[in-house]
Amino acid sequence: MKFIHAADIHLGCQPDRGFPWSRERSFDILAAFRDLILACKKEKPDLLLMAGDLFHRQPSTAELKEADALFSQIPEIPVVMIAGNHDCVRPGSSLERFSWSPNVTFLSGREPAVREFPDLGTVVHGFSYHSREIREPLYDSMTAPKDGLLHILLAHGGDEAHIPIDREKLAASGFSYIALGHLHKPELDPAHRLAFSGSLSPIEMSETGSHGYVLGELTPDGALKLSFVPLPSRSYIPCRVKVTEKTTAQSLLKTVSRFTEQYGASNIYRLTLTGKRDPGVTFREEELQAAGRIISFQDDTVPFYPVDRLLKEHRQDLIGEYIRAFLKEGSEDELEDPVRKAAFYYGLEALLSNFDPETGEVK
Ligand SMILES: [Mn+2]
Repeated sequence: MKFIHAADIHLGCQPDRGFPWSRERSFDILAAFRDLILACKKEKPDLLLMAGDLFHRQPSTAELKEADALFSQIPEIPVVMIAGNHDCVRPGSSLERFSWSPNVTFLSGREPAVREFPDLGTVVHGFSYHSREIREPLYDSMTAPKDGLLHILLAHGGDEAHIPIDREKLAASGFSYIALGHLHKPELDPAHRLAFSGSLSPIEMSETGSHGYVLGELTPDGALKLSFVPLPSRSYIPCRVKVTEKTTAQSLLKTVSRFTEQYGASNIYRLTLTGKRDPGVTFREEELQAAGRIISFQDDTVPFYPVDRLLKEHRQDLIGEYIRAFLKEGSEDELEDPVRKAAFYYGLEALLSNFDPETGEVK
């Protein structure tokens, strides 16, 4: 029995709000859903398991129709799904009333329910969220009957406010496979017979790395094979650049441009600068946007000062005394505490810019 397991598509989400490429990103999410349906056409799994948060928020009837239209393109593949915390079933909502295509089973109740597939010798268990949070570890006490059939649990959660899970208990529950949603980082854990498929495509900048779905196979005796299939989607990529005292705003722009060209102009970058910069140079996020889609910018650089030389030149004055007060051994490596480090450079900069070489005094 072959299955595809996906979760957390978050249709209707608009990532990177406020950035010029944000609108495109909402199309990316729909494109990933289309790619999943294409993968089903190609792989022809016996089941498509959807482990919650198909929608980012309460879906409108139009959004429900759009999702259902995609499922209806694979009429021969049964789809079983549950609602997660984001698309939890509200009384009287469009989601509660919607009637899905014949191949789709929505386990919409708050109590565990099953859908049996006699041809596949398989039973899928699951229930839906009816509130944004469920703090009870409801899955830990669920067990699969020992009836010779394959039992799959469709589940959503895994953190404190969303059905915390105990992997050992799940592993001992008798389920042949537990298809999890909610955590957006994919993780296969065949030893505990479970997997988080992760979000189908990344929906915010913390979701770096590959995204996609789980392709799995269960033999009638319960042997489980799992693999992760990444989808070609736009990624969030960390870009760390180490500057030197020779780096200028222009040369940095070139370096970052080369990086974004190499890793793809359509991807989105989280830029962090480290190293020592010329004290007279500032790196501005607005200027670096010309290098590509920079969603975050962190400047951890410190100004470069030739401390050895300064100590020699200013042996007799306030500047030398100031440096010695911070650096007992005369090395910047002593500045471990970031606040102390920042204080040292701010102070040094202020002293140097007010130093009068004529008189050897600080004005
Ligand atoms: Mn969720």
